[in-house]
Amino acid sequence: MTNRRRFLSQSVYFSFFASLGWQGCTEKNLQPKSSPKITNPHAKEGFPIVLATWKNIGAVEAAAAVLDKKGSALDAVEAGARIPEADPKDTSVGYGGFPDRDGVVTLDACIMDEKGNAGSVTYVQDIMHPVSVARKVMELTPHVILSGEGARRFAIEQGFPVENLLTPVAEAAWKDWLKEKRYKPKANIERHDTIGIVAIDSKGDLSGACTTSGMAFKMHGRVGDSPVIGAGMYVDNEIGASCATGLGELVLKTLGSFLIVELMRQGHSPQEACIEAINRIVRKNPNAQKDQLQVGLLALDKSGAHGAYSVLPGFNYSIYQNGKLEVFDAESALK
Ligand code: SD4
Repeated sequence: MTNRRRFLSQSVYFSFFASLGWQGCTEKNLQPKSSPKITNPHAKEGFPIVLATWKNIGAVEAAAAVLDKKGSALDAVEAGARIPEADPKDTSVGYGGFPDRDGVVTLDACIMDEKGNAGSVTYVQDIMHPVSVARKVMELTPHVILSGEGARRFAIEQGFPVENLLTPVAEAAWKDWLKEKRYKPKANIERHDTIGIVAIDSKGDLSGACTTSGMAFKMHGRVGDSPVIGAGMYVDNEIGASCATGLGELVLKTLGSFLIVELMRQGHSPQEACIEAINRIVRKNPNAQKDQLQVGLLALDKSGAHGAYSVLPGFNYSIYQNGKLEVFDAESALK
């Protein structure tokens, strides 16, 4: 019985490593291990840290302001995500987000704390701050995800105002799109500012959030990767955190953020983990370049090291560390 159990657990580990595409797994690798403690004697010097997709300066500043006052990573990522949600100029998040192909703005968001608690809302309408609703789902309900009308009703019960999120600019863009009705998401061309944001506070605790209006002019009812725990964002306080942006369908099919955290658990650096997760997408999508399929991934480990990688050039990210906010272009698998 014990042997059978050991065999089964080894088979699970073997399939996991095999699925990572790693060659030459040794017997040693197959043994279940407890999570390694990542130690870096200089780590705390870099804390607190905020890492976010794209040039989301205002969001990172808002998150950093919370952390600099010794606030929690959870409060920081929520405060950060709320900035693009309220910005009408940001056409891929919250208020001002481009609608679906029926002209309806539908929002997706999630949040996760250092204890592994998670909350999410999908396909929610008329509520400007889905990230805060996701936090309420996490803190006040026995559930992880509320969707559509149920999420909207819950938000209203919690005192969130009902607002028209379709700005004149977004409506005009939709009417323009209706002339041709061509649904073909293009990398880095629509203004991609979907925010995935992860942070470490001064105590060394990690949290993350992700919020978006999804792909512009998507099918009505479509939900992307952003609100799916493990796809658009994932946090494991023992190991690190990860978040994603780009074509959500590709992230969903590889559970990009969870994969990255698990790769880091196996000892890979955040950069190596991002590269492997992106390469997985590239291997499965030989037409990625021709079809301009973009995904960008970020990783932050418990020691404060980070990684970033994308399928195509053009993905950038913002980081606040050692009191300094910088924006970097990520390396990409395809040139
Ligand atoms: C989605 N991943 O709904 C989101 C879109 C995105 O920058 O990240 N845009 O597929």
